[in-house]
Amino acid sequence: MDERKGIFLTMKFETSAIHVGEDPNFKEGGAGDAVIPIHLSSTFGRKNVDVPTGGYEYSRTKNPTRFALEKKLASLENAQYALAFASGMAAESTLLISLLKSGDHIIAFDDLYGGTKRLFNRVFHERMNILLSYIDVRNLKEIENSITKETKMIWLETPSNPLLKICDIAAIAEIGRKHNILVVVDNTFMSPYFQNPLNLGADIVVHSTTKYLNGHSDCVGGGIMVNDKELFNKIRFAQNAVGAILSPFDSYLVLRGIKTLAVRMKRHEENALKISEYLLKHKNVSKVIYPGLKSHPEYKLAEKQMSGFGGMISFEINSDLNGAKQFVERLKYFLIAESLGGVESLIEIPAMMTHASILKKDRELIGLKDNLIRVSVGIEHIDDLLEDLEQAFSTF
Ligand code: P1T
Repeated sequence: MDERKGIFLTMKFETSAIHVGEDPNFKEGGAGDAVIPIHLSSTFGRKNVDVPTGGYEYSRTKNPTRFALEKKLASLENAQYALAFASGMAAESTLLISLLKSGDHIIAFDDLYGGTKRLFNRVFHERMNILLSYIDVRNLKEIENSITKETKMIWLETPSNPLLKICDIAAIAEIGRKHNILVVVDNTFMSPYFQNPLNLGADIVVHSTTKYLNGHSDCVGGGIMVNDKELFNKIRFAQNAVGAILSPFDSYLVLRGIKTLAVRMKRHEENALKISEYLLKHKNVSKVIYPGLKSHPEYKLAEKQMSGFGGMISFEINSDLNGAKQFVERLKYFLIAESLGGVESLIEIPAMMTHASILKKDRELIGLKDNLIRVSVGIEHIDDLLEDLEQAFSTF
């Protein structure tokens, strides 16, 4: 059996999140660690020239702490293989480098994290001639109509960032299979606890582990999960060749964060549902977007393909950009910051922050307005969060 295969696939999610990758090492000289050590060695010695004695040769190629994380990441997405990278963007870049060449075409969701669009447009399109079509992938006909003989990849985020639009992974995977096109899902917003795209037929899952997987806003990282061995070998080759790997210490932090993913996700969701209901009733709010609200246009699909609704909410304040700024600046517990998925609540204005790299006219085309506020609901006590929102609205 390939050593990167998830070996504990029969375990329940919470159990594998804790145990996979944590080998206590009872071999002679081993300490019986309950937690995988941080292996800082950049290189590994061998007793003779032909074979690396412990299976490791150089840390960029393979490192014991990162390898433990890769096993854990694979098990969470029910994947055969996983690879860990220095950031979500490093994972995305390595993926494109490993699978595409000049002239290839990507069909991408028109609502994506701003940094992903910047990477696609400014690096892969402008400098490497990768062709791009941004479309509303909720419309399956539009996908079919956009396919050319150069199309090699369909790139999805669902729910998307920041408008939380939801597309049908299984149906799009079916289109991908029919036309021999790889379907990639960035599963950062749901985390593997609430959604498993490979189970729905996607070929590749991408994560910014910076977010829910690490969960404590103290490490930037990324991951890729796949089932196909040939795909894995191509991406692993590029991981080593390009070298955008996650460090041993950061690998340890993500390993540690994952152990509490299930309990954190439940609380993120519980708080987000209460906050979205509060916002829905508020006179200073003109629109609330949360997949767990029946008013969400893809609520039925969300119920079908996700096992929970997550901790991200976007809403339009009944005001302009200045009003949005004033509101977020009055909050005490919600930190004004980019990123998401940490235990603490974060709030931001996408037009000024995470999606500022997208032209205003392009933002408007997809419905991203200046008065949109995005919230990453943390796991603080709900009463404190609601009280904070109320005091910020009351001075409005
Ligand atoms: O920041 P990094 O780890 O490189 O991950 C990039 C990334 C990829 N995919 C999605 C869906 C993301 O949301 C991100 C990063 N997003 C933010 C920093 C943000 O505030 O939305």
